[in-house]
Amino acid sequence: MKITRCFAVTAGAAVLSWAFAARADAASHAIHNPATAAFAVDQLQARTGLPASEFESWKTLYDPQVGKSHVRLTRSYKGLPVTGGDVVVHLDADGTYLGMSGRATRLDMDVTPKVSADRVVSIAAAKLGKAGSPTSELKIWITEDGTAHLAWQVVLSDLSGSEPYKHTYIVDAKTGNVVLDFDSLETLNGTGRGYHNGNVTITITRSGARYYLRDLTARNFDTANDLGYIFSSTTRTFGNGSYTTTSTNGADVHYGLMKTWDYYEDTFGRSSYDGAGTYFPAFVYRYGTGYVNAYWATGDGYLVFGDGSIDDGYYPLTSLDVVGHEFSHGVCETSVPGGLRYVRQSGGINEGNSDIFGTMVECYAGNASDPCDWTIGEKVVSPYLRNMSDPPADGASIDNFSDYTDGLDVHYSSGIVNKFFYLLSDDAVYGIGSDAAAAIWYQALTNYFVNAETFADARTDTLQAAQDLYGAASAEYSAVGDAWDDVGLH
Ligand SMILES: [Ca+2]
Ligand SMILES: [Ca+2]
Ligand SMILES: [Zn+2]
Repeated sequence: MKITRCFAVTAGAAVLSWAFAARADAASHAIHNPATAAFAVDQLQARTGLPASEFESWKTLYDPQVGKSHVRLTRSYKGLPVTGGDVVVHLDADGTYLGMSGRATRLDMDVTPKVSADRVVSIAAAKLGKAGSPTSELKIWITEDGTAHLAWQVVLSDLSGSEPYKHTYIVDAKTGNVVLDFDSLETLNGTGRGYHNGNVTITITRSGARYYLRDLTARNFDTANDLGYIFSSTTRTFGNGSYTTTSTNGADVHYGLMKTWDYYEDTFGRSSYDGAGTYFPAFVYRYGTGYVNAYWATGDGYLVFGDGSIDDGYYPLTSLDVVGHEFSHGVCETSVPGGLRYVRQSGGINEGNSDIFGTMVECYAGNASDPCDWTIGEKVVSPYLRNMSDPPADGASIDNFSDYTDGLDVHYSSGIVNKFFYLLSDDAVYGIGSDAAAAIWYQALTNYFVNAETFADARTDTLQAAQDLYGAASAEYSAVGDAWDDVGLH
């Protein structure tokens, strides 16, 4: 290595030769050079009066673009780590001192705590309302304004349950006052390798060394297995594209719920199922359970998705339209007292409501692996569970009120609503497009529908909703009447 230059600093001369030797073949990667760090510490002591003995080299970065070195130093005091006491000393290409970043707080304190570790753990646990597995560490804590505290850092965490948490408290060890507290879980992007949705970006949470299917920043839900454990991974990737891997199905549900949440929030300003941002969990059956169902737990605010039964031709019930369908039962339940009563006509309207928004979510997602269509569950079973454009094609659903009887299963009488919505959106003569149709339906659901809604009520209410949004003289208003006419409701 070629030493380009040596220079002396003060009497005693800390020599910087090694810094430039290192620089001679430096890339932009970090280097660690004791001589550079020693020079930086001397500079720090000379300029701030802080004792060099409190500082230790952590990492030195040479930036060849601008020809500067940045020497990072950590600090300790009487054997305790000083958090927030880190300093960066900046040097130019010649090794000349340029400046420093950090807080030059002078420390002069007794480091014997007056409040015990046990006591601060109980103070923190009382504030959080739970303790989990507590840890505590005595340290010096420097705040943003440079104030130093002898403090206990208490971490309360439980990462094993259905609602993992990790919360940090900084408690002054002299007074017992909480200096600061913060949630230590971190939200970031991960990759879902789904079966239905392909490779997708999902929002996950890191806590410690593990990542979780939790989405708590812009949204508020998590995805767990049927034992209640939130899916977790040592990497940011969940699933492997195979439906026999349960985390694959978890990734599909997690992604589907992200898109469902965003559809309602972007389209209607509705946050979570109830419009109040309320947290909910989703549970995904372990593969091999053979559970061919998915549901919204009415009154309890959670979702369940079955793994299907391949012997019977059912793949996991975790596709976008199914996720959007189940979530929309929660929307319905919190829009109408008791929801749309799940029997007879109101039950068919309830199911139709979920098929409408399940399809809207599928279209909103724009996922290449699951194109937007008028069928429900086409990814789950061949050819589909239901067909909104032609309900009777499934062999059981109806598409005209003249075929309705009170004993008909709500998943079959929903065909009246499904066909109505399909025609309102896409009829070649009067169709207004699915976005306008969904706006009218949502307006009716949230403002006019009642618990014992009938199909005739729904006609009246959707006309009123169209009038609210577009006026009684609008094409949208007359299209609503035309579409109901075409399913036998005049
Ligand atoms: Ca599709
Ligand atoms: Ca579909
Ligand atoms: Zn349903």
